[in-house]
Amino acid sequence: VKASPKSCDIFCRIIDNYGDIGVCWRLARQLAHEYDMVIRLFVDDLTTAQHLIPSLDTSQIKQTIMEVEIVHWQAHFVAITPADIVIEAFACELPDTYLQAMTENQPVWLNLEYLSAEYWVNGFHAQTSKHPTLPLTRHFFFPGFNENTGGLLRENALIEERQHFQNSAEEQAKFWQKLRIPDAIKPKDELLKVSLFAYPEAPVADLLESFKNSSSPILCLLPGNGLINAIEQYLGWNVSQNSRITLGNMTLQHVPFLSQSEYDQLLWACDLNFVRGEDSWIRAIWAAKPMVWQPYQQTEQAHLPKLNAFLDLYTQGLPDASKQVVERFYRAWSSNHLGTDDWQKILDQLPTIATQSKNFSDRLAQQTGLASRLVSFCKNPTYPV
Ligand code: TRH
Repeated sequence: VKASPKSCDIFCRIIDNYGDIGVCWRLARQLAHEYDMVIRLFVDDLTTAQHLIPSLDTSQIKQTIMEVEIVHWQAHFVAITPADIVIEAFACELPDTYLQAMTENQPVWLNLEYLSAEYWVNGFHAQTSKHPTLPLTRHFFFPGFNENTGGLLRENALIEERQHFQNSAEEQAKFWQKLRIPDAIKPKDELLKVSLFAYPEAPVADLLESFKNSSSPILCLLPGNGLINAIEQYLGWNVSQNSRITLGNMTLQHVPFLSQSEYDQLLWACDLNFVRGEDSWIRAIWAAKPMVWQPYQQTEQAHLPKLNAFLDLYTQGLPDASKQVVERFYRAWSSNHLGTDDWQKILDQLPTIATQSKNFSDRLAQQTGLASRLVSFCKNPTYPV
């Protein structure tokens, strides 16, 4: 067993969207705050990273924010001494000079993989592979939903903070005031609040049409700009920052891209959350509210087994009627066409789905989180976690 690791280098290459940096930035902060580790986060694209780290100065090669040293990862990589743990996020390929330096101090080298609820993850988590030419071993660290995987990212105080927020009308009122949407404080039977974060290929027009014709009033909150084109095309409405429009029973409200902690609060405060990719997916689980997850679309429909594996977990134990409604809605949302009554059916089942989502979240929150498993693994990488 090794001594507790004191430092960690995280390498993050931003492929597209915000998930890669979203996960890395969250993990970096957690290891710094909760494990007192010295963290360097190497990021190749500071402009995209700035969405998630608003105070980031994109002209700086190095800067420290929230106890994390953020380093602009450029093509020419000057050799440095590697930290005790090296995290290569999502197989982003470490610089050659850095790999060479790793042969000297032999850190624990982890490849942090993408999250999936699929069964095969249990067998692949914590497997190793030897570097083809250098004396180095890489460990594959798979996040996941059970004890045989690397777990889910969750800050130690998160559930307590969420419970406090969800039990406090005052905190919620303050939050909506800050977003300049004071009427959102209304109870859900008067105004159902839905947050909508999805890939543009989602059937957004079908959904908004259903909201418009919904049997009760809906406030649909649209954080960020990813869906604006789809919405403008459908509604012919020019979406400007913080603007809103009411059509039938739907009020559509634009919200600027929020900080990660404000986005958490949005998820906590809404009655249903549409999320996507990886990090918002996990955050919606911790919100303990009904959710619709859209996986990142892959070629040859490779995202569909991922979707089904999650659905199996999320709907486990639900009465058949609700289970079918949830499954149908998820599959329709991810195959880009909603039926006319799909939304109304979800609405009818919402109380049951809400109880299910709360229990699902509570059950998962009883497991240890990813950061804790990662640190234990690094102390003893020869044994499964
Ligand atoms: O942006 P994404 O689609 O990221 C995806 C996934 O990670 C996917 O698996 C990967 O292959 C692809 O990137 C490259 O969705 P995700 O993972 O939910 O990341 C969004 C991040 O943005 C998350 O950390 C939450 C954060 N966020 C905010 O902080 N504020 C906001 O207002 C919103 C809407 C999101």
